[in-house]
This record gives sequence, structure tokens and C-alpha cells, in this order.
Amino acid sequence: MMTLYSAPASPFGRRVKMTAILKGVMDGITVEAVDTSRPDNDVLKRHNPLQKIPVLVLPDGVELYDSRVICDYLDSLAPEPRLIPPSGSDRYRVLRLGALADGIMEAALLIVYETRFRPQELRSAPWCQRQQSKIDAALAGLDAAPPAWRGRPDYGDVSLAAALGYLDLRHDGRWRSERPRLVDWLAAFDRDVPAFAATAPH
Ligand SMILES: N[C@@H](CCC(=O)N[C@@H](CS)C(=O)NCC(=O)O)C(=O)O
Repeated sequence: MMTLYSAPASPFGRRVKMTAILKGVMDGITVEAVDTSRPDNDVLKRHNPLQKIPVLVLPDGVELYDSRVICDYLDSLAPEPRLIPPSGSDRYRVLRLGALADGIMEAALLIVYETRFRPQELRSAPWCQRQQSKIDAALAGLDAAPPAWRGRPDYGDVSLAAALGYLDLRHDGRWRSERPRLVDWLAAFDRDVPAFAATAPH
């Protein structure tokens, strides 16, 4: 059995869970919820010096982080469906979309953390605006040319869906009003990939 330390709202954890479901290995994973807002969380400290989730602990005790590494590992467990192409331009298209989604998730998380972890007097509106501008620019590019949807997700698609799901959850879905093509893309993903609804934050 493997253990996944995560949290229901974590977009990085959701990407890992969707990957595990798509690879057919979720039954071999126990999910342990971790509260990242608690300072000095012993579980987190024990498994990841960076004190971040998700962490996947393998049966032999090896701890894998971060979510990119975990998804790569899970993808290696079964030949099909292949979520990260092994080589060629497809591989770098997929990894680049994954990196873009990472940037959206990281910026969105920093904006949330600004109010969650910083006292009022230390909060910086320009800093949050800087993070928001990264999200806006990434979404504008994606809306202008959404990833081709073929009904079978790859790692880049899974990452983008996790990022948009997090913007729905924690940024009130504000991205939707100006990104109609991306809204359609996510609707198609949701329709064709049951793992998306199955991992929805609760
Ligand atoms: N690059 C990491 C990011 C993980 C991350 O930022 N996780 C958040 C929860 S969604 C976290 O653990 N935050 C706690 C903290 O930053 O102290 C990954 O892909 O796993």
C-alpha cells in the first residue's frame, strides 16, 4: 500500500489523485488528510522538509514529492494510458502545459496565503496584483488557443484542470467571465474524465 498525504482543496494533490485514478492505481493508495495551515505540522515535517503536500510514501518507505515527481512516478506504474509522452515534441508540449498550470496554481495559492498567513498590516496589494497578472496572462494565452481536446487526457490536461478547479474553489471562478473557450475546454474535460468530479474538493 502507498500513502498519499494531501488535502481535499489542494490543486497539486488533486492532480496526483486524478493521475492515480487514470492509471488505475488509486486502490493501492491510502489518502491521509493533512492540515497545512497548522504551523509545525509534524506529519508534514516528517515526510517533506519543505513542509508541503502532496507527498506519496511508497511501500518501501521512500517519500516522493513534489506533485510533478509523483505524477511521473505514477505514470511509470502502468504502460497505458500514457500521460507523459516518453519523447519528442509531444513530451515537451505536455510538460510545458503542466508547467504553465503549475505557475497558475502557485500564483493563485500565494494570493490565498497572503490573507491566510499574513497579518493585515503586512499584506501587499501590489504583490497580489503581480501574482494575479501571471494568472491573467497565462489564462489569456490558453483561452486564445486552448489545448486540443481528444477525449483522452494527458498530464498537461490534468494539470490545467486542477488549476482551473482551484480558481473556481478559491478565486470564486472569476476567470470564467472572460475565458469562454477555456470554460468550454474544462466542461469537455469534466464530461469525459470522471476523475475530475471524483476528486472535487469537498
Ligand atoms: N510544487 C509543489 C507545490 C505544493 C504546494 O505548494 N502545496 C501546498 C498545498 S496546495 C502546501 O503544501 N502549502 C503549504 C506551505 O507552502 O507551507 C508540488 O507540485 O507539489
